Amino acid sequence: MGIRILHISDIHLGSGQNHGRTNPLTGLNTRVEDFSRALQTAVDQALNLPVDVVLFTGDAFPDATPAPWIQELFAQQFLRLVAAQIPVLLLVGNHDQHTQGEGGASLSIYRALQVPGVLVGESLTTYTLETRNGPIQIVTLPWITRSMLLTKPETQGLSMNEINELLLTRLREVLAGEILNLDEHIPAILAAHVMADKALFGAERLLSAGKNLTVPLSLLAQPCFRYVALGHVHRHQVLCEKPPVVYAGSIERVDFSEEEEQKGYVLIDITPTETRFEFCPLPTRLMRTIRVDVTQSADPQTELLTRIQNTEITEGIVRLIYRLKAEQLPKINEAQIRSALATAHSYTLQPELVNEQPRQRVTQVDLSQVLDPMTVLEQYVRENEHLHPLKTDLLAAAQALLAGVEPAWTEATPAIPTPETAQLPLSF
Ligand SMILES: [Mn+2]
Repeated sequence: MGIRILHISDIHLGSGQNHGRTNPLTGLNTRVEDFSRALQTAVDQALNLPVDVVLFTGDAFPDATPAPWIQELFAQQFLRLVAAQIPVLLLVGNHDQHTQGEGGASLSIYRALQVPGVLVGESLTTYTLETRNGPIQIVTLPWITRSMLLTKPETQGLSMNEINELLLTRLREVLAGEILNLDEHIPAILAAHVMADKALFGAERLLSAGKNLTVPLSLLAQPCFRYVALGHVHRHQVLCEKPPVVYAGSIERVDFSEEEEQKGYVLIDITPTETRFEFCPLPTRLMRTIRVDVTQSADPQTELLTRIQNTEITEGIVRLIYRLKAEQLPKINEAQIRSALATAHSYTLQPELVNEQPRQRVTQVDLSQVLDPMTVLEQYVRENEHLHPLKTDLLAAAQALLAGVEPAWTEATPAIPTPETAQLPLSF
């Protein structure tokens, strides 16, 4: 006997519509239908098992003011849970908030309507839910904004880093207060929409570095919690086993940075003696990048067509990125490439013309300073925008190297992105 939970996150219903087209049968964008179907499949599962609670850990839509028809598709699925008397938590993520102001803009309608069995998690607090299989305590930690925990005068004159430090101190205190008030005879879980500091992802981390608050894993993985349900990072991952600290991940691929990721939700069983959890994949639409460099090819057209033929693209969302020289352009038959891609659901062609002329040097280093490697490095970082977020780390590491000390890189230190990956869209 135990409590069974379905943990789903980052639904982002309505995003990626540029990759879809209008379904003539429904009049709806096919990408919205994909996301909606994934959500429906998860809700079907919640009803069939059935589960005792559904935790949604934030980011319902791409922004806080979704179109009414998108709102409706979302509501239809959650109301099926309400009808089956399965309690639901809707936690507020960053995409659910207005950039100005407080509260969960796109989810507050559920609070206003007082939909029975639906909790809107828009502050750091604790709820005790009655389920078919007994009570459970849920500590809710929505996306943290400055105004949630700090007043204006407290942050006056502070740098971004100092404000984040202060936010973490305050968060630690408030969370400790919630934990102190937990009933130790009732299982407790934490539901949080945060960037945790051990999370793995690509260029996104870098883009948000410094701007947003990163919460240390130790603050989340507290032994009083039987499970920590995380939202925000789209790649499903388990950050800690005891207690389980888990990003459910997004339910569909929001953009090409997620093309290799499996999507789904997490099922959790909390028994008196243990917590078991399992990732359950959802069917998703294929997304595929075909990247070809034909600059050295005598027959670039055939090379492109061969690559397309050797790639699984049926009903997928495809982008063909190919590098070629200007003089190769007459050898490319674009209509033929388009027809080779016709079995895809949608596709884009992204030719990259390689400039044959020698690159102009733009670096302006004063020759009198050239002997100082730190100056040169600093100059280099300044002129390469994609390295800006790493500036402090890079300079510190270089300084350490020069001083003959092992630099303090950790496994969490992100890889240096190429300018290309640094331009990936930020999709959390
Ligand atoms: Mn988010």
